[in-house]
Amino acid sequence: MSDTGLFITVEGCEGVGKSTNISYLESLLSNQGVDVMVTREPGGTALGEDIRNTLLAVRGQRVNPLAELLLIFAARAQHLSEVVEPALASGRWVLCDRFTDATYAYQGGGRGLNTEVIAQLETMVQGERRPDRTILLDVDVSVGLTRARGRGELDRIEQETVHFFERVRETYRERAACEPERFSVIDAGQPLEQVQEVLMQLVQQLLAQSAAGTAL
Ligand code: T5A
Repeated sequence: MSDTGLFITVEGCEGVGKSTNISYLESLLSNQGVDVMVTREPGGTALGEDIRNTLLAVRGQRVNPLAELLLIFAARAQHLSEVVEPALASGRWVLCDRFTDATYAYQGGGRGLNTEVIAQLETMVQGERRPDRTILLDVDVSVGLTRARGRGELDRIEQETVHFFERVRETYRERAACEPERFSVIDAGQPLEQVQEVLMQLVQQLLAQSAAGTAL
């Protein structure tokens, strides 16, 4: 087993099943004796959760896309230094509900911000830190939105148009196609039991690779 933990991120559009499947992954890994922590972005720290609440609040006021981007990276800087890096350094695995792929997808694809600006902030805030593995739960936008909207009130980002989320999904898929060794794309339109069967196989593979000390 390697002496630093694995950094695993879970991504996808609204309502794809990230929270549900992160809980499942956490229990699978814990049952295998892995010391794993679950966290999320934006959030994961007191400051980050304040920023999250600010970002998702519905105020009837347009939020400047660059202000949104900078707030997300401010939360990420705090999250990395306070939570993620110490956990990985101590050998814990970190399961993170969204990370910078979400920024490329939502602020880049969805809002149309320049990808170069996002890449510069990524380097500034993260240095060389990138996820070891990213699980992309992918489903038709309308299916995910129906699931998410079934829960009641919508936050500011959930109120975006279907076209916005189509661009988000497309950006995620493009990124996964560009980095197939990092991304595991799972069809989240399948029944939950089938999604979790795929996750179980993925966990077995990660454990075997980690134990062998081979690249992920
Ligand atoms: N954001 C975030 C940015 O814009 N930029 C960034 O850089 C970052 C990091 C965060 C928001 O911030 C934005 C994106 C987001 O809008 P969030 O809570 O992380 O918000 O994201 P949400 O997508 O809003 O999370 P949700 O809680 O809505 O969705 P989940 O977690 O994907 O879905 P989950 O697990 O709650 O499941 C939804 C429902 O579907 C069912 C579940 O039981 C549940 O009822 N379900 C299934 N049903 C049938 N078949 C399956 N396979 C199912 N899987 C789940």
